[in-house]
Amino acid sequence: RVPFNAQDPFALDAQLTADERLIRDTAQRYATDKLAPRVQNAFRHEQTDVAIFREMGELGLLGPTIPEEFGGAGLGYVSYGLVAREIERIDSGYRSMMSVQSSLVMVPICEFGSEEQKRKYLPKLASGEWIGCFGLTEPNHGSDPASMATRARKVPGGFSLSGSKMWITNSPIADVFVVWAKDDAGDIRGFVLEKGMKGLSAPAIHGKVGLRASITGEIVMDEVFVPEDAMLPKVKGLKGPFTCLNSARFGIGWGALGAAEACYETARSYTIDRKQFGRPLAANQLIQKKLADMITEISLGLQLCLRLGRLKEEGDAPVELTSIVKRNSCGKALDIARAARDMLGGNGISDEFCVARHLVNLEVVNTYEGTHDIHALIIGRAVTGLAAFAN
Ligand code: TGC
Ligand code: FAD
Repeated sequence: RVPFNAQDPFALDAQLTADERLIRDTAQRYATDKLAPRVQNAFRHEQTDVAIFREMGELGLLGPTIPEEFGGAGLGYVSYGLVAREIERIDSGYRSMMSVQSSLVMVPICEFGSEEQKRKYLPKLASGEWIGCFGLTEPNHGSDPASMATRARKVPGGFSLSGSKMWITNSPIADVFVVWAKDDAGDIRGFVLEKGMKGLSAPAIHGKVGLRASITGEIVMDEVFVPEDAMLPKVKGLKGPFTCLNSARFGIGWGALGAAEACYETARSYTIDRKQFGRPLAANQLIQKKLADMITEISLGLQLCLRLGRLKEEGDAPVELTSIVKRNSCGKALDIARAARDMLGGNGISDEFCVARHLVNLEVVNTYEGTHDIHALIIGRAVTGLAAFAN
């Protein structure tokens, strides 16, 4: 009979194209050789290595879906997902750095920017020479960005931006800030700000218990003047930020399962090696059930991600499918990380093993880009026709 493959039971690999396998292998080699050796120290000491952006850029891992003429790799969504999975297998913080740059900064400039904005920003973001961040969330408006308080007042020659953004990945090290603000008519518009503009600052937020390898900060804007051509001309309303989120949430769907796979593999090998009561832990039914649940959820989740990737590539995916995938992957990955942590006993608490780090990282991943429950409400609205979060 055909042997069972505990690493890839449903032969996901065989469902990929040669190009997809190539970028997956490139990301996997980079993650194993260059990210894995740094992660323990980075997480312990809350250190973000900015060199990572250039390294990823050199390998074509930043903005893989952006057209080649703007410095991207011109690949499909599945390739982007595969990169996210390999990077997050090491740490969600590294995937966060990559996906903010790729989906939340490069996508809006590519989709909604002028020709000049694309030519100015995209190649340098793709190479990692410039680092980007995305400011939507505010101290008083997280799940409900439509209520944002940041304003872009029309002034002679441009706009004056005032307000503050909270919990912004990459902001303290960013060169380029994609910021969402309401104009005088109350419409949400996107603006591209640059480090050094008068009135713009980005203090770091310290003391995070998860995602410590990825720096997070605020964006404070005190009457920051931007010229008219700093506005993204081709989009108005929440469709702007949500279009970026569709892409980033899809990547998180793959990425969270990469973290789950790392936890599963660690728990599997640990419980096969470790003996209690004179036999391997993995010989016990309770342990085997946990491993069986893990590989089942990972396999189901990955097939779902692949299906959504193909639908997105065909241009035919309702946005609610992304909510199903993001919510499912994060929730299941969290369950798997928790179970793995338990199966390693006391060692599960040590940062010598990856499981506790993945667990606290995944708590963040479950919250950002739309919380677990907000995605339930998006799905709930689609299946009932009733919006539970409407005023
Ligand atoms: P709603 O009435 O649903 O929609 C308003 C307008 O937006 C359009 N739209 C979308 N467009 C494209 N893609 C989507 N997914 C879209 N969803 C909605 C919609 O068609 C409408 O357009 P129009 O032209 O008719 O005006 O808006 P709402 O205010 O009722 O939405 C509620 C809700 C809960 C769905 C939404 O606010 C939401 O998703 N909240 C969660 C907020 C969130 O995800 N924030 C993420 C911040 S960024 C981040 O976390 C980055 S972490 C990065 C990292 O480190 O990896
Ligand atoms: P709230 O919206 O206050 O939600 C609190 C709780 O209430 C949640 O459980 C939520 O599900 C629940 N809730 C809210 N509304 C409802 C409702 N109607 N019904 C039922 N329950 C509800 N944002 C950016 O813009 N850019 C970034 O780069 C970025 N990076 C981040 C990095 C980190 C490390 C973190 C922690 C966050 C980041 N965020 C970023 C912000 C993130 O998107 C928000 O934290 C998230 O959207 C939730 O918003 P909130 O924290 O204000 O929580």
